[in-house]
Amino acid sequence: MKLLFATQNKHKAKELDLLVPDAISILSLNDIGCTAEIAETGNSFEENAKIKADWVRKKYGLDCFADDSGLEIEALGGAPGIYSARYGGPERDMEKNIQKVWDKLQGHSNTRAWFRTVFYLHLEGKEYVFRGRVEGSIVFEKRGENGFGYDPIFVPKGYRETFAELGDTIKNKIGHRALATQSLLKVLSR
Ligand code: ITT
Repeated sequence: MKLLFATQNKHKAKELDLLVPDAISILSLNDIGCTAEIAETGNSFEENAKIKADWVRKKYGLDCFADDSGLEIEALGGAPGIYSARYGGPERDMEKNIQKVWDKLQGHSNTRAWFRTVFYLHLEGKEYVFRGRVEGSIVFEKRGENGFGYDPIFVPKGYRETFAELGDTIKNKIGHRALATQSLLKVLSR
């Protein structure tokens, strides 16, 4: 089975590839030559995931799912949240995004944070929403080479290492995207 993942983020696509069984082949927007920027004008992960999935469904007439995700930090009232990709500016520079997190957290002792993912799926005329969340905390140095985005500064609850240090095996067991994928797979296997 082939399933279109409405993302241009190669890291998300790679994560999904490892999360689904071999019988399911994940195609990303890059694989079908779609480079259009889909405006994420929603006010929540749910709205943005639906916007992306609806846009691709309409343009290509294909079943697909989209992921909107991000980091939420308790002491920052849930920021960066839906602005995770562009928190430090429109250039989507992770160095700037992470620096802004550290700047905003100055003076806060509460470093509690979590990642959230929302998937929106179009399948055979039906629509589904799946969610995943992983709790953890922010550290004030970048540690590790794996993963992407905020992984080098996020330590999941119950561990001492960051997601970027822990690598695929752990992230794909306890991570937000792994949890949403489990729910997606249940529907795909019906
Ligand atoms: P698409 O919209 O094309 O899927 P994107 O990178 O723009 O790709 P989002 O709008 O969902 O995706 O932005 C999510 C941002 O949140 C992403 O760029 C990362 O900075 C961060 N993020 C999401 N999931 C993450 C993860 O598993 N680990 C680390 N950072 C993550």
